[in-house]
Amino acid sequence: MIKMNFHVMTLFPGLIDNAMGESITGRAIKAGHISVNAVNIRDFAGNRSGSVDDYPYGGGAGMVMKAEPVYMCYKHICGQIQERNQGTAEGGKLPVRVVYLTPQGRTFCQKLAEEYAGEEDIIFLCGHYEGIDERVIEEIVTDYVSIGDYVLTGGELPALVMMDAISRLVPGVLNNCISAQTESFSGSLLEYPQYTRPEHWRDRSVPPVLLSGNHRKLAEWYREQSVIRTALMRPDLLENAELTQEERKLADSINNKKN
Ligand code: 6GU
Repeated sequence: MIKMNFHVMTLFPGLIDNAMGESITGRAIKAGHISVNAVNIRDFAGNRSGSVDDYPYGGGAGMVMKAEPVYMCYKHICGQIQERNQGTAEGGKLPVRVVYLTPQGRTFCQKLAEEYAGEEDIIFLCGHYEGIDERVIEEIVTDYVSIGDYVLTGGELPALVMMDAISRLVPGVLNNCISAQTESFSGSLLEYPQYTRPEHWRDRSVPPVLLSGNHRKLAEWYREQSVIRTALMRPDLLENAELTQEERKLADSINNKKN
């Protein structure tokens, strides 16, 4: 069985464990499809007060996370991975990618999630305060990733966003292997609308084609709805979408009407 092992260097391990322990990711942990190893950087402070931050050289507002606790935390995780791989045939993929969550990184996307889903281990580094001493970042980080153009207080929520997106691509995490593929963004089109019972709700009825039982018609309708929806909501995605001539005409007619 394929298993993805997430390791998170953080000052708030509870935030990681609690979020990942719920819903689909929680079930995936119990089933052994993924593992989550949230390690508290504070445990590597190396002093009684447990301080992991200090004033920035050169002055300025806020505090900076010290290099050594982050480095010791990283070494601890490397040791855990090495120990787990003792005696196994493949010995794990090395070097393990270390992802630093920062607004300065490349923007996370479905393609990047697919790339990370092929790894056996991923280490996330979550910063807090005004940042982390640059020297330890240079020493251990391989990837710089942001989840969008806005500023958050720390890297934990971005790490959770990435782990959620990656987890659902790990074989066995979703019930049906089709749904990860059909959904929005795979194939650059948004998902078609969904309906469940009752057939009539507050003057609104389920599109009759969905009740027809005609599989060819259904497939055509799903595809058409995806094209319409993408043209209306995210026309930028259509540039990379593979459309038939007919679908391209449909998309263009919708966008011409809008402008
Ligand atoms: Cl990865 N970190 C922080 N602090 N803010 C962000 C972000 C990351 N991505 C978007 N905003």
